[in-house]
Amino acid sequence: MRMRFDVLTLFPDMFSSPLRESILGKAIQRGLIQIRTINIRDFTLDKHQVVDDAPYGGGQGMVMKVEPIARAIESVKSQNPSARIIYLTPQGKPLSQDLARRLCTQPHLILLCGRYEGVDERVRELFVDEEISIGDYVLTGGELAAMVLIDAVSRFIPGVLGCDRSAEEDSFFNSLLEFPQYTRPFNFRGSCVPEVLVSGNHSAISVWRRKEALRRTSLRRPDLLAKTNLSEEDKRLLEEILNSRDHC
Ligand code: 4GX
Repeated sequence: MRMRFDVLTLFPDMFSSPLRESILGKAIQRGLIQIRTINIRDFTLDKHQVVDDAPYGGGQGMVMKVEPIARAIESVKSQNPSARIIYLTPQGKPLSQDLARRLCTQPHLILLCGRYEGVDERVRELFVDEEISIGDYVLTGGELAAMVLIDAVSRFIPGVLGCDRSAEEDSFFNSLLEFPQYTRPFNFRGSCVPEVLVSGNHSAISVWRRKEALRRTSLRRPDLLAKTNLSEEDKRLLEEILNSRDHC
């Protein structure tokens, strides 16, 4: 299952390094994912390659013009008419682990990155299949949001994380935050690794990790805990956490 991302942007250079390092870089090399950038400016027809204009009705800022975006989309779509077009915007559906998992089943996504005050509404009306937001804050453009989406979706493609690791095992899959991790040295400036982790007692380690995951989630993300199916053992551990002084 190979997945292709075509990114429509005014700043294609932004994509060169972040997606080509480390895990995604390897996934590209191994042919598991393909990421192509398309410069919207290349699809202008005028001498000055104008991509934006003042908003009708007046007001601050500039709006991205519909024609260059339409031509860029039609150029990509002519190679693959079934590709889905996603527009990154704070007004979109919030990106979540569930949404990322759903998107990884699409063989070809076209990601449209807006700058300035966004795109002419007719781009959305005529071309966009889905609008997605990476969170309730305002970026300077959709490029970083597109990279976040590519990263989160790519982790679900079999082989991207390596054979002994699956995205399904990660934190959000079981809707608890991760337990704390330690590596050597055992003692760093007087701060030591919890004894249980060096005990060699694997069942005690599992219980400790589950309890710390529950503790973290109850403290930091009670909203997630409320959605989790808790076992009887989980409920007992939570009771212990709430009844002890170390609930901090
Ligand atoms: N999650 N941005 C889009 C342009 C824009 C301006 C106004 C529509 C209306 C973002 C986010 C995000 C910044 C991308 C503004 N589009 N994208 N851009 N948060 O902040 O996805």
